[in-house]
Amino acid sequence: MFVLPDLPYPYESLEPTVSVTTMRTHHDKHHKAYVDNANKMLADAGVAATSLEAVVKSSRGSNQKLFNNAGQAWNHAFFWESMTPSYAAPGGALAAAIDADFGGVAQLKEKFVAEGVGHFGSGWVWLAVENGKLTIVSTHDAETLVGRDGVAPVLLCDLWEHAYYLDYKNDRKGFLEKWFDTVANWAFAGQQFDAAKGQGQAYAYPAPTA
Ligand code: MN3
Repeated sequence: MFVLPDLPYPYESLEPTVSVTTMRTHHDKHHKAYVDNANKMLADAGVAATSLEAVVKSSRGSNQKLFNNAGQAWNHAFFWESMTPSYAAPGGALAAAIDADFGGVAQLKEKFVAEGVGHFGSGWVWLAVENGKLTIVSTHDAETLVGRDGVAPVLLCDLWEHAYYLDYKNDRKGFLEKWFDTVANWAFAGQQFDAAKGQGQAYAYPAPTA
């Protein structure tokens, strides 16, 4: 059984960028449903999973329903970690790479927001390391960077309407700009970047309970 990870901060702590109402619905209803569905499908199939990452990789292209739920369970857990109530600008090796690969945080923001705004329908916008360089990509629906060869996720924002509609209505751009400027977790992103470069451990979803 996979657990629904607790938020790494209080529900109300991302206000006013993300309201407590959005966080409660998003975590306790949406994310919980993906975890519950994945657990049920695995139980019905008699599968004892070793990790959520393994479930994502093995279901990709072969079991779309399981992939959708496992991918969404993973992406949401990574998304909660990608936010913080204690905003601090990028530092360390990540900051140097942002300068080298984008020309600075302002240019990165412009590309990140444009990718998210230009993404049609539901999905995710990612900062990632690909072939040693930072890049911005978006994925559709439950698609995830987990299991993609040569690509490591660094920071993630949810583009599904349930992530912002209560607070921003249809203004996805407004949500992304405020998100980037006020709650993006650059300390977490820095850890993921370092892990992609061989320093420390990348984020992993909590191991399943017996
Ligand atoms: Mn969501």
